[in-house]
Amino acid sequence: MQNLSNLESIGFSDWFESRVDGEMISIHDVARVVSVHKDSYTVTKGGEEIFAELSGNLLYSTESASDLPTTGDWVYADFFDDDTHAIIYGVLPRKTLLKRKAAGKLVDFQLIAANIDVAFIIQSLNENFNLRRLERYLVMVNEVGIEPVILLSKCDLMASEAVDEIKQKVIDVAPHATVVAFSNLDKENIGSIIGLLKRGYSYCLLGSSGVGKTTLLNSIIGNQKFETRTVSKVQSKGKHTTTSRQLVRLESGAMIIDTPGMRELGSMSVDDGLDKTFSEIVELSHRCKFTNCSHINEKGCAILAAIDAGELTAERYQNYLKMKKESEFNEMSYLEKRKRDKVFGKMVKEVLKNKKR
Ligand SMILES: Nc1nc2c(ncn2[C@@H]2O[C@H](COP(=O)(O)OP(=O)(O)OP(=O)(O)O)[C@@H](O)[C@H]2O)c(=O)[nH]1
Ligand SMILES: [Mg+2]
Ligand SMILES: [Zn+2]
Repeated sequence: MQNLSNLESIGFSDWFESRVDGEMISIHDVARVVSVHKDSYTVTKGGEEIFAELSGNLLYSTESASDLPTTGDWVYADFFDDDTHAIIYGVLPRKTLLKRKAAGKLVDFQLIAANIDVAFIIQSLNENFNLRRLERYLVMVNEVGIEPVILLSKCDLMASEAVDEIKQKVIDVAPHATVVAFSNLDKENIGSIIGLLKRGYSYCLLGSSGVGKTTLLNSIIGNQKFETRTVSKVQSKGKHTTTSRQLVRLESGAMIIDTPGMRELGSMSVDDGLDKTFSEIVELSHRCKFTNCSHINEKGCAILAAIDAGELTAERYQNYLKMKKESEFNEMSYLEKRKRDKVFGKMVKEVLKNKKR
């Protein structure tokens, strides 16, 4: 049987070991998914990256896209021909899972990455900076239990006083997160970001297109391995430079996933993420005079009082309400769809039954 402690250097921990399926582990190895391609994967057991495919059984027994492996997943696999290719038989339970709504569709999801410990949420100080968008990223990351770290990029394009001012605003909306302003052009800045990376931990880079995610990854690894946006591409608006996801192993023993810039962050419902991101609003709501306070015009509403007193900005509160509504809507449409799918499933079964007769 495989010695699982060999996997610690690529992020395996007690959390996963205690969730290993006894039967699966007695016949298969455990490996980590490095990248996902159209019909194949690459996986690693700590050494080389190995070509892998899904077993027919896994492929055909899968009911939803969330059951298939994604970048960062731990999988059960068999290895052949001197570890040059592998077949994947199953996915281990996930510690965290980042997903987003598939573009255009109401309730379908695209998996972004699994088993990420820390998300670097990047906004560029000069053009992309937006507190409300930052709150959206925080909700998405908090919802799935990933620790957020906020990086403000391109600080070389601004006076340091202006940088400090923005940084303070960020600290105000995310008092528990680490906040770092940096420039990809400054070696010292990059050094301090490298200093945040812990051995055996998995990180991801999140943020809008063009904020400098891939440039940061290249700065961290110390060469221009991955493609970044060039001046000529700046015109082709709406095009993402990074289109694939890959788990990159760093010298420090940390792992990092670059992601394409995301426009839609929707999730099914983000109650926990909202409560964590806007904890002071939840806290305030407990202090309203009426327990059924709608926080719109009631006397003795602690939220309205805090806005009046300048302790809570109206913009932040409105953003909270907006996301709460969206979350409720997504939850509802998800339940609706499940109901429809069930009815449809029944119909199909009926038809098949009648055919047999
Ligand atoms: N002035 C300045 N420019 C930067 C900095 N970091 C990145 N850039 C530039 O910003 C542009 C976009 O950088 P990318 O790294 O490709 O952005 P990205 O976030 O990976 O974008 P997508 O892959 O499309 O999501 C490039 O032209 C970079 O040279 C920085 O710290 N300062
Ligand atoms: Mg990129
Ligand atoms: Zn109230």
